[in-house]
Amino acid sequence: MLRTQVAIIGGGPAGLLLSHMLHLAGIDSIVLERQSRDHVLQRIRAGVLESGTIKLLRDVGLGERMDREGHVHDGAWIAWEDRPLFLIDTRKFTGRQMMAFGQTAITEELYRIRTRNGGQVIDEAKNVELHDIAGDKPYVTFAHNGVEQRLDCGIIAGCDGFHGVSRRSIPASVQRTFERTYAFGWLGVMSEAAPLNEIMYAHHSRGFALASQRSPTLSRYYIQCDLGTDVAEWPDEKFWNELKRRFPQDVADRIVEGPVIEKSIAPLRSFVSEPMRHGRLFLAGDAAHIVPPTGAKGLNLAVSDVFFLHRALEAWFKRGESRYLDLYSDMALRRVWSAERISWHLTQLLHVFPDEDPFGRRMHLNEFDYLRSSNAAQAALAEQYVGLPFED
Ligand code: FAS
Ligand code: PHB
Repeated sequence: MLRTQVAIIGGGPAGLLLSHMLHLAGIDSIVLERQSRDHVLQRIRAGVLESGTIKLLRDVGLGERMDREGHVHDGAWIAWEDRPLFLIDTRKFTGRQMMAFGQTAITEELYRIRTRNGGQVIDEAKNVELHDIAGDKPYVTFAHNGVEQRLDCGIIAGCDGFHGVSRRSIPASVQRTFERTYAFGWLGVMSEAAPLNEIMYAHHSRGFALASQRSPTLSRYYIQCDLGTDVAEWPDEKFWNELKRRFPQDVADRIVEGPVIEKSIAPLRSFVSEPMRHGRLFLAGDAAHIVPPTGAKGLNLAVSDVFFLHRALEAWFKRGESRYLDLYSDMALRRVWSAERISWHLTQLLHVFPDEDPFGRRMHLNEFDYLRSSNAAQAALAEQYVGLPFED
């Protein structure tokens, strides 16, 4: 039998960051990850960090590569068809900036620092099951290299994403779920070519598009696509042509078409499961919530959940104080719902909804024109886009 203070289910950014931050607090954890390390590190996910995430990564010793390879931004641009370019100017209205730095690189850094610090991350842990989460002696069973194992612990952190086992271990009688699905997805491309200098969203009658980046030689682009689209329908040349049609000509002329090294379709979903705690089980990250990527909030929410949870666990294990544990779910959910709302709002504003009538399209156009004309509206959007503060 294995024993630890905190059993962490899932070795994505939430699980690995929690394990690292608990280590810094002198609290022992073991991470159980279903996939191989290579599989986890091959995922292409988030790319833009809120100011709170940037600060936290620096504070916990994970800022060196981010500051070396990341690209700081004063906000993000919106290219609206037949309108001048508009900057969500987070620096002007909040004094804070964003950072373009890929989730994959963050996960690589987390694996590196956990290995350096002797962290226990068990890859390819199969058939994970949670037990006695409502009691005071929870434990986890799993299979590793064909051997059934048991991990006794004080706390279980469910960091196993949307399709994980943790959320499903909470009795339906105490669970409330909220969901909105969208009639389109994002076709994403990673290209070995210099990106635009800016992070730029585009609203066009043909559909939404986004130009982003991972490094000075790696570009990340997305176009809105119909649900059920097959990637095979989008050869590179067709993608590049459509992407450029959705940006103003002077922007499209700056887009460099490089070799495409990854192409995939991500569905868009808004989802929240309440509460984020049941007994000794605490959910963090995508295990508890999903946001459409329009607001670049998914990874950043995982970070703020982990900040709240690590603070609660440190108070409990080190000082026997349960206040932050008892407050965890409500506190995390306040920030989750703020991110859900702004992500939903930006998705509504920037995408073309197939069933929208001409009145609805005029509403969106007027909202964008109002945003461009109002400092108050721009300040409100900027503070939400750069990331609301973490509650004390
Ligand atoms: P993750 O899903 O990253 O990690 C969960 C881990 O748990 C995985 O490694 C999984 O293998 C493991 N696991 C699952 N079930 C398990 C089990 N039963 N036992 C053990 N381990 C188990 N966010 C943005 O901000 N911008 C984006 O552009 C963006 N694009 C995305 C594209 C896709 C296709 C997806 C799915 C998400 C995207 N996101 C984006 C959101 C994404 O970045 C998440 O917010 C982020 O990965 C959250 O991290 P975790 O909560 O650690 O969950
Ligand atoms: C990305 O770089 O992948 C990215 C940037 C901004 C978003 C979503 C994704 O809103």
